[in-house]
Amino acid sequence: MTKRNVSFVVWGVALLLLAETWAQSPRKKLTPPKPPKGQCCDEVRSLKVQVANLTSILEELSRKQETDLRNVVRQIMDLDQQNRQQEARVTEAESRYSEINNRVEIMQLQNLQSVTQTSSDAIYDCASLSSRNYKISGVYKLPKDELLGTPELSVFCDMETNGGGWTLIQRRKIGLLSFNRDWKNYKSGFGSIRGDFWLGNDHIVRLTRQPTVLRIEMEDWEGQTRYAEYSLFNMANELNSYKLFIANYSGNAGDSLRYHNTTNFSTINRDNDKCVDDCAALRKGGYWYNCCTDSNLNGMFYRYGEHTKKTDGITWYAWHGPNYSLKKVEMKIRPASFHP
Ligand SMILES: [Ca+2]
Repeated sequence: MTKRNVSFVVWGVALLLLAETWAQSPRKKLTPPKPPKGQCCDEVRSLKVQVANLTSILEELSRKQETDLRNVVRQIMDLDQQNRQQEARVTEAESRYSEINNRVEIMQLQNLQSVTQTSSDAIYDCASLSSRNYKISGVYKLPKDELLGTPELSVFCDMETNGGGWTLIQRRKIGLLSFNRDWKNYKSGFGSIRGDFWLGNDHIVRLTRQPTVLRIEMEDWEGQTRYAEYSLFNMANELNSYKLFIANYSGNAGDSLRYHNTTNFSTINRDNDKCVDDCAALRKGGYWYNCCTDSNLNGMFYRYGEHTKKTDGITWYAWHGPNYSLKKVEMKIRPASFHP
C-alpha cells in the first residue's frame, strides 16, 4: 500500500466515527433519566394522607372553636341576666329602705311633738334634736316657742357630719333658684328646705344667740370636696345690717370668709358694702360684701362648662379662685357647746 492509500483509509475511518457520534448525540438529549416508578407514587400517596390528616385536624379545631365561642356567648348572656336580676333586687331594696326611712321621719316628727308637749326644754335647733337622739339627717319642724319668741320653722338637720347636730342655713346644689334677691327675701328666707335655700337672716340671728360654730362644705365639678369651719360665728340683727363676725378658721378649703368679717349684709336693693361699687349688683347675690369678694356663696349658679367664665358665680377664692363657680355648697351651724 502506498502512503497516499493509507492516508485515504485513515480519513475514511475518521469520517465514519464522526458521523456516528453526530447521529447519536441528539437522541441522548430527548430521553432524560426517569426516577423509578414505584418511589414517585409512594411519596404522593404519603403527602395526600398527610394533607387529609391536617384537613381533618383543622376541621376539628374549627368545630371546637365554634363550640367554645357559643359557650362563652351563653355564659355572657347568663351573667348579664344575673346582673339584671341583681340590679332589680337592689332597686327594690332601695325603695323599701326609702319607704322605711320616710316612716321613721314621720314617727320622729310625731315623737318630737309629744316630746315638746311634755318637756320643759325647748327644741331650739338641730343640736337639741340630736341631743334627744334624733340621729337621722333630714327635714324637721322646730316648734314655736313663745318664751324664746321663735315661730314654727322647718329646718334641714345634718345629723352625720363630724358628730351631727348641724342646722343648715344655706344650700346650693340644684341651681334653678335665683339667689339674686332683695333685702326682704334674705330677711325671711327663700327656697325649698330639701333643695336650694337661704334660711333667712332673722332665723339665723335667732339661732346664733349663743356661741355658734359655722361649717361650710363645698364640692367642685371634679367631685372634690373641701370645708371651712369657724368656731366663732355671729350675726348682728337687722338694725345693724346683719353684720358678720367670724373667727378661728380651720379646714382644707382655705379661709375666704375672713375678708368679709365685720362687714354688713348687702342685697340687690341695699348697698351696705365697703366699696364705691355696688357689690351685690356686680356679684348678683345677697352677702357680706366687702370690696367686693373673696367668696360669693350666694352668687350665680353656673353649670359645668359655663362654670369658669364669670366672676359672679359661687366662688371661694382660696380654693378655686375668682373664676370657678362651685357645684355644691352647704352652710351649717351648731352651738359651740354641742357635744356629739
Ligand atoms: Ca357700695
